[in-house]
Amino acid sequence: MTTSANARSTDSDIPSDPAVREALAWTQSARFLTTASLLTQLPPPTLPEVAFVGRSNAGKSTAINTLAQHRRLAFASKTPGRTQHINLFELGPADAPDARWADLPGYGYAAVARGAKLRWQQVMADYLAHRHALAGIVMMVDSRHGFTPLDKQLLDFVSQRVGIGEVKLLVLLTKADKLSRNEAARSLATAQKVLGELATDSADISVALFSALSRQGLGDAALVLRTWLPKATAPTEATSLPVLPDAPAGPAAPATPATPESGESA
Ligand SMILES: Nc1nc2c(ncn2[C@@H]2O[C@H](COP(=O)(O)OP(=O)(O)OP(=O)(O)O)[C@@H](O)[C@H]2O)c(=O)[nH]1
Ligand SMILES: [Mg+2]
Repeated sequence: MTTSANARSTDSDIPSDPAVREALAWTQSARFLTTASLLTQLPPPTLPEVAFVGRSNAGKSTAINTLAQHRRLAFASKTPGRTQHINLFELGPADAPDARWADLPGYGYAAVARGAKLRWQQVMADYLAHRHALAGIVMMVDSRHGFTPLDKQLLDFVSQRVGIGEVKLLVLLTKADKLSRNEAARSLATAQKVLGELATDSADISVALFSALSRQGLGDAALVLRTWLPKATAPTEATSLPVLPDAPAGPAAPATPATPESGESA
């Protein structure tokens, strides 16, 4: 597993690392493609897709806007449950797109009618389990709350595809601007423990603190997403993120027991 110390990424200064600059230029190429409420409405799976998932209000749409440097590409809102369809974005040169992002509706929003909730959960489950194009998942978790039981259910659900390396995983601990330095360190350590349970030889799992407000973690997130591309021109070992000593990718790495310390109340 890789983790981000977020040492470099503070404000909106231009990153000095050319790999980060290149990755950000690529994420900024994101543009709206289409919207779908059923899997059958999605375009043919001709490009690698990355799904942005997480609890409602965790900051998925905002993270997409921040990566794309676009205020309203994905619709972010104070009203939970705002994203109600799969919104697809395309990246890369206009005449040769190389990836797609999917902004998925959030889960865990109590006010969504039960029928709609079940229907949506089924669509999301089918998408995550069966979409051939799915190459990666960016899971947004509010850094103040850590993984909630629903987040852990989702991790469980994708653990098989992540474990065999078919789907990569990046966890962004969002709204890090709301935490003190100590709280942020604790949030990161707790997330690492939970994710340690998913570590296998083949799994590609990263975690970083992220803030749309301060842009903390932006360069790291862009770099991870860029290096997920099968034919990325960016150097594949470009991440300057240190390898976690406590999450070895070695064979039969013992699962680290999950002992979340932070409260899990929403
Ligand atoms: N302080 C702070 N607020 C944030 C950050 N990211 C998102 N928010 C706020 O959190 C709220 C929810 O953000 P969204 O991006 O709409 O969340 P979402 O996960 O897309 O929500 P759904 O579409 O309901 O699933 C908005 O009011 C955002 O402004 C952040 O990094 N820092
Ligand atoms: Mg949204």
